[in-house]
Amino acid sequence: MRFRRRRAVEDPTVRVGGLLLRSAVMTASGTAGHGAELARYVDLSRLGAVVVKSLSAEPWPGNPAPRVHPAPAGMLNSVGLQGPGVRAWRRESLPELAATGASVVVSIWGRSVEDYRRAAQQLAGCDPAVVAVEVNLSCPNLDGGTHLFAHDPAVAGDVVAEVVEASGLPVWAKLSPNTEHLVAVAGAVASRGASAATLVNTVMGLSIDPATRRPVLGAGAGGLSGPAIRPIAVRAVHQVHTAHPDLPVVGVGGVATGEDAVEMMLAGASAVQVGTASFADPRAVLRVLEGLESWCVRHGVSRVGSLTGAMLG
Ligand code: RRO
Repeated sequence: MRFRRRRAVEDPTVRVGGLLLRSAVMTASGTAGHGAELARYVDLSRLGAVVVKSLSAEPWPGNPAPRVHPAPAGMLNSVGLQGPGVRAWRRESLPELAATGASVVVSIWGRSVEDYRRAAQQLAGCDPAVVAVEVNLSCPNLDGGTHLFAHDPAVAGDVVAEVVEASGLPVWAKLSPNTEHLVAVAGAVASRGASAATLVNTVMGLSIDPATRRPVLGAGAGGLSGPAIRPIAVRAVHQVHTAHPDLPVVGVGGVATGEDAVEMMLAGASAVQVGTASFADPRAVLRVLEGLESWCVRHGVSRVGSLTGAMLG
């Protein structure tokens, strides 16, 4: 029997602002560990980037268990930003991750503008594998989701401006779908130097166990992710891309197949992240990448980047 070689797409690269990524698909923060955890399943050097779980200037223990719970077509989480802190991560996780040949995007978080500045400063002189910082302004699991930076255009802009100055790296702002001010927040972060907006973080949710009458998650409420939120993410990407066509968007939310990635790009995303799907299948991110590229081949699309914003109507 003869096997036919899979035809490769002519140009798999995409641009996110000034940054050229080798492919359009990357991991989503919080779903691929802090380092090279997925390397035994996926050649990480084929991905657009590996986005690591959010790190703060100091170690942080996270929320009480249970931290995850199944939801219809998705899951609810309240991990609570557990992490070793930027300095320990640089020592203990980054070398192994960089050795895989992956491009790395570091997600950072803080409770104040000053916290973000310190975390960004700790990235100075990092391994050149680190190509960008994703500023997490939208975790729903901090202080009960009451103080999201991404719900306030002015404060979100202030954080981004600090991180741009302190890190010297391209800065992506990860925004929240849980606000009517999304377009204004995206405009604010763009005007303060963000190279891209990552859309969207999880949707605030709550599950209650009727038997105990208590929330199923240790911290109470949580963030909903997975296919359940894909139309919300696609809507947000389209809304921001339409309002701010010069601000690159990285689309995330329920992407589990190559066609889902195509949809996200047609809505306006320059690149796509795969998150919750990786919990069910650690090879999901590569499956999505290969699905996207073979879709392009089948449909006569020679440049993956040409899908961005190419929705009709
Ligand atoms: O750690 C978390 O609980 C968490 C984070 Br940092 C985030 O950005 N989004 C989310 O759903 N969970």
